[in-house]
Amino acid sequence: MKKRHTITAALPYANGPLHIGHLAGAYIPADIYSRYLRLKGKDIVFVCGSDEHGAAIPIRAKKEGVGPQKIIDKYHAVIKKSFEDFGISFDNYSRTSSKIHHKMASDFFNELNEKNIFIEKESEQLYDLKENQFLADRYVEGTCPNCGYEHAYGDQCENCGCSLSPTELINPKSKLSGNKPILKKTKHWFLPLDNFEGFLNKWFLKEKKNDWKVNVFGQVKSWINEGLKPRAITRDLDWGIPVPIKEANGKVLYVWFDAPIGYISSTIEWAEKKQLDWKPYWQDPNTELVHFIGKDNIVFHCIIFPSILSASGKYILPTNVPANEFLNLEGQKISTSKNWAIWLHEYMKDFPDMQDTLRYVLTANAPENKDNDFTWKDFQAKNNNELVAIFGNFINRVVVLTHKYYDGKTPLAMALSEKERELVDEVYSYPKKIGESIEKFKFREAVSTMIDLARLGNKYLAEEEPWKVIKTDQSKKVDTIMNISIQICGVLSQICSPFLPNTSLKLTNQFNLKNIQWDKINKDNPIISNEIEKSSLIFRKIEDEEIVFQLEKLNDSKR
Ligand code: B3M
Ligand code: ZN
Repeated sequence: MKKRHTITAALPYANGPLHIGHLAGAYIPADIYSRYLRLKGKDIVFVCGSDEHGAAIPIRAKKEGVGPQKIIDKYHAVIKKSFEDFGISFDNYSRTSSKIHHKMASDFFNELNEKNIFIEKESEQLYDLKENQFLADRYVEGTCPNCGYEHAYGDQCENCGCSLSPTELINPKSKLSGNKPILKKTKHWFLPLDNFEGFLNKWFLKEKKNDWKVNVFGQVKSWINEGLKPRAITRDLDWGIPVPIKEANGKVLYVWFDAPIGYISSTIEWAEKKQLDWKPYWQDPNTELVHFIGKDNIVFHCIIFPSILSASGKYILPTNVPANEFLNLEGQKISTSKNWAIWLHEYMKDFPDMQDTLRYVLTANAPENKDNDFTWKDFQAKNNNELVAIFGNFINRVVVLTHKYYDGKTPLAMALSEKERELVDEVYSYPKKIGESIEKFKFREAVSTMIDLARLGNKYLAEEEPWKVIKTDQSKKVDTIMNISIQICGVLSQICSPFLPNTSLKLTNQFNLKNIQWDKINKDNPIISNEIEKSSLIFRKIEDEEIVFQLEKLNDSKR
């Protein structure tokens, strides 16, 4: 592991609220990873911010009948608040309309322009005669020449993930007027990705990437092998960061040129607040850079942004890009336009103080290697059968028994038997096991290992039956059983922290424990609490009515 870690999560477009697909794709895994590294005492920065440029914004503005500025102000606030309420532990949440970001993006453009990295070229681009506007990106839809998907955008097909130019679309149609666009000449600045094939071959194909996820590696490899084309990084639009040179008057930077630079701007903003130097986080080779994204963002993070960074020459390149696949909802694709989604701010209203349940379900069911489905029934089952019946139940039994037999004070263990020693060894091996899964970005495996420890605790109690032993002349044995059980609760209180931070806090309070550095959790340093509070249950059961209500709400609100 490197010395320092820069962790980024995809910048959400400030054109709508957050839904569970966003959480499962990028934010929960990024948050687990960041929390874990903090618990290891690592020097990390975890950044994000709102993506406020690109066609996504004016398109939404038109729909709501207001200007783009209103839209970004509104949704930036909504998104930021949802993240805070939900407890995603960003060190900084910025926005790409900030001054510092405009400066950073313009400086990048100027630097690369002065190095003659770009090609300036006049070409024919799609134009909507009725709207008097060039059509790029989300302003135009058509059939993907790569996979045949009929709703590919002008810059990308969200079905196969490939990057496109508007003129490559088959049967393009304006999203503004529905008309067939004409071709009109205009000048743009292009990033000649073909010139970066040598770099990508070396950095990506040779030096990497056996430790990358197969879905990410395979896709990037096939794009590089198929041959890359120059991509325009400027646009004829009136919303975006102005291209900072005179000849480009009236043009703006392509949103995917400026947005990833937003990670750097957000880091700078954070460093300024903390009075730190931001540069090591982006320029010191001893820093690990990890981008958490959804699969539709792979081409931008694995091909285009690394090419831009390498052209500058001063920056480190991503160590890993653990992109997730998509999460569906009740068997259908999550869709903002069809209002087929579970919105985070609504979840928080209906299930206040149940952030950890959603974190748990979305992690246990994460679309890590393939698309996955979220269903309300499964949400209820995972909560009731795993969090409540396994984890919560174990904690509750230990708390109740310790109060019953020892008035809430931990008894001392007697000399351990061979079997007990093995059990204790096993209990303290969990942090390492879970850490290894997290470091490989296998969050499903990690969270299921966490539950296994609670299972182990339940099994131990069921086998030892302290409630029977206490009534025999061997009753002293119960001291040891409860002492070990309390240690299991202690280890659980620590290892659940990256996944279930609120639960961890409740448990450490209830057991009067401190947070222990992840690597220092071992049997020579037993996690024993002297006094355990009675307090209420850590998880609550979800009733059938609540699920029926959610399903009705979802179906009724579908457009
Ligand atoms: N704004 C999110 C999306 O494609 C996009 C990510 C930018 S990350 C630099 O939905
Ligand atoms: Zn496609």
